[in-house]
Amino acid sequence: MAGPAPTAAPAGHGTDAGHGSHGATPSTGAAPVPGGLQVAQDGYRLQPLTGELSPDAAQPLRFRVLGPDGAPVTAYTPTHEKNLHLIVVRRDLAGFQHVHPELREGGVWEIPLRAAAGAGQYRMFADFQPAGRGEALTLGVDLPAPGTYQPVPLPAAGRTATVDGYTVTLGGELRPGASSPLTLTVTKDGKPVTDLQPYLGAYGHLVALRDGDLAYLHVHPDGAPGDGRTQAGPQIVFHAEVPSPGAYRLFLDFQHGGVVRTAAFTAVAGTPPPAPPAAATPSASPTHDHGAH
Ligand SMILES: [Cu+2]
Repeated sequence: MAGPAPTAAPAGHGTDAGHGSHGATPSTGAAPVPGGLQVAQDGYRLQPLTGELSPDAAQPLRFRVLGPDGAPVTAYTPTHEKNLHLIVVRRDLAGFQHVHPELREGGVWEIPLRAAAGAGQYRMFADFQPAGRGEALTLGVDLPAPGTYQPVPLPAAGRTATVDGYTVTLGGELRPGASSPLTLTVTKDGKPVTDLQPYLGAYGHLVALRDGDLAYLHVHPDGAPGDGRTQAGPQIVFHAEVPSPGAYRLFLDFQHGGVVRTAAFTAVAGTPPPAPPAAATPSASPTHDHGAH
């Protein structure tokens, strides 16, 4: 599956400009592997120290990053004002969280966390830049939350999302294999929000995950607070790079009134893959009365 353009650089949301392929694996002639699909890359390994998540209450989640020498990484270069960005989401793309753990003794990261969507298999992504390394890296690992898993179907593609009384509208198109601008417009009670607050050095942070394998894709904001041209809403502009046609789940974090909120969208890039044959789709309720007997 050769991407149409070798310039796609899916990776962490770490550094802004100047790095062509951070987090992705370059290889000759082929499109780079998206970030977040591997537990180990370039000698670094993401090692959970907590065996499972609790769907009931926040429990300490601990992990560390091991370096090429096998020792825990203790020195990081901040990206977007943080040494490490942690994304946790259930494998059906429900219960998204973007949080920032504390770095403890011995390179151990820790944060209290609940499996927000309830029981099921979760994916955690660590997006970070080890000190001395020129580019950021996103590693991923699965963690279970024990209990009865009730999967949620991927929400239909849509242009609007609501959260806590805010409506966010998605403008633009995802284009496979190319960077494409996305404009997210925030309104509240029908009025444009023009006093968004900077959060981690931007008016919004966008994470894109590919439906099917949760590849973690590079999205970076266009402009920054205080650069003399970037307005504090209602529009937030990003450049997204997705590697293939199909569905993606987009998660926008934005801050207003001192609270960070997340608006989520499903967006489809290019011509989606053909739907599976009907027989492969489990029917919602068995029918007993069709046809002759
Ligand atoms: Cu972050």
